[in-house]
Amino acid sequence: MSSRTAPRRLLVTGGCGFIGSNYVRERLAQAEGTEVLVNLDLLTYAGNPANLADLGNDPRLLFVRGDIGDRALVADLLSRHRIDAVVNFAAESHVDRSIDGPEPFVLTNTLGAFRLAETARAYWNGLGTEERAAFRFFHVSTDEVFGSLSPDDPPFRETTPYAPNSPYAASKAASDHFVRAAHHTYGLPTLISHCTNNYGPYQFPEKLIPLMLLNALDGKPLPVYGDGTNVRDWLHVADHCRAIDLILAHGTPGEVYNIGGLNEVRNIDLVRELAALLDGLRPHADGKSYAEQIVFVADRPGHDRRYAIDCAKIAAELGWKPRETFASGLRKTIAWYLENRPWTDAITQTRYARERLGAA
Ligand code: NAD
Ligand code: TDX
Repeated sequence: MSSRTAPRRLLVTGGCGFIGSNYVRERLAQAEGTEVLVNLDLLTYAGNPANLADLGNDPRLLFVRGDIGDRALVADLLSRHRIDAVVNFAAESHVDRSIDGPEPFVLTNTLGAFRLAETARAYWNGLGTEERAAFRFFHVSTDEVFGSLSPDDPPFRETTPYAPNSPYAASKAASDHFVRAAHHTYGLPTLISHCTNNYGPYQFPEKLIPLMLLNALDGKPLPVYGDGTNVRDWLHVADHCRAIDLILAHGTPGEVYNIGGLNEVRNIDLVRELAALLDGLRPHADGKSYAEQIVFVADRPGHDRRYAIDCAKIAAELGWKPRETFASGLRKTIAWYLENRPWTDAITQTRYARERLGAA
């Protein structure tokens, strides 16, 4: 592991989203190391300033509403705050929405990320020798760029060929290629990570775990796509954020790192487990199990069968492994949602949520 000084002046994009807000909180909670953290977020339907409300008084945190593709804005932020690392979380992140309408995914995930990298490159070009060497452009990608695994296939490695299947995955894959090219062609010190399905606090309730939790509590159906045997690997967001910081501090520019939770679970088993945990924590007055709310619905078009990540590289090179087991992480996550109903209520009462989530 290198002993370079970790970045201290960060531009974090998408910091009002699920993973970004967890990252901002973890990063600022570190006793030392962060002088400035500029959070650039467009506040799409998924961006929620309430995710960071508890950090409002931290003088190191600056929020700017804007688009990662806005070159003038990004250039100004980079130079004004003497940024030494960009961490790009900003994205359209929901696969179902990419199937309904792919264009916003191309605009933000591909064109936006490309422009962000280009603007960072122009800024980096103008830095002095030491600053150029220390600068990092971290691009948060996904395991979905590798496509779909059969039950007996080995997990995705960093060298697995790309085979994106959804418009979302295709838009992320394209941005990965541009980031890779920025390193290969121009020497921009880039880092790319591929992680599996994150879960934890502040996740927008269109994604599987919070959607099922809130539907269960509201007495609504729990819609399992297809036969429910699709497999996802679940990574607690705190473990993901820790991995990002390790890569940022000690990763090798131009390299790619896989991050996985080592928790492969079939969707139907996950939803049954969640129902059983809720039966214990919030039993229905009539004694019925939440599992009775499970319904099998039409499958997602092009639904990837299985994701799994081989994270031997980050374990060997940076000493990272997930700390959270799925049992402990799921319990904590359920507890967080039960304790934070005002946060979820504020989302489910928006017009967006009424349309998409079927909220009353
Ligand atoms: P999210 O949808 O919760 O948050 C995305 C954030 O980006 C929001 O705050 C939104 O307002 C902001 N944003 C969107 N377009 C923007 C733009 N053009 N300019 C600036 N800000 C913009 O997403 P998430 O789940 O936190 O995912 C974060 C990143 O991690 C994404 O790049 C996603 O592809 C990747 N990822 C997520 C998961 C997961 O399980 N959630 C897994 C693998 C990879
Ligand atoms: O209502 C549902 N019913 C259901 O069965 C929903 C919303 C999902 N599912 C299934 C589809 C998937 O097999 O659950 C699984 C997880 O679905 P999502 O939460 O939509 O996540 P996924 O499609 O796997 O993608 C996620 O992980 C990779 C993130 O949304 C992406 O941003 C990330 O890159």
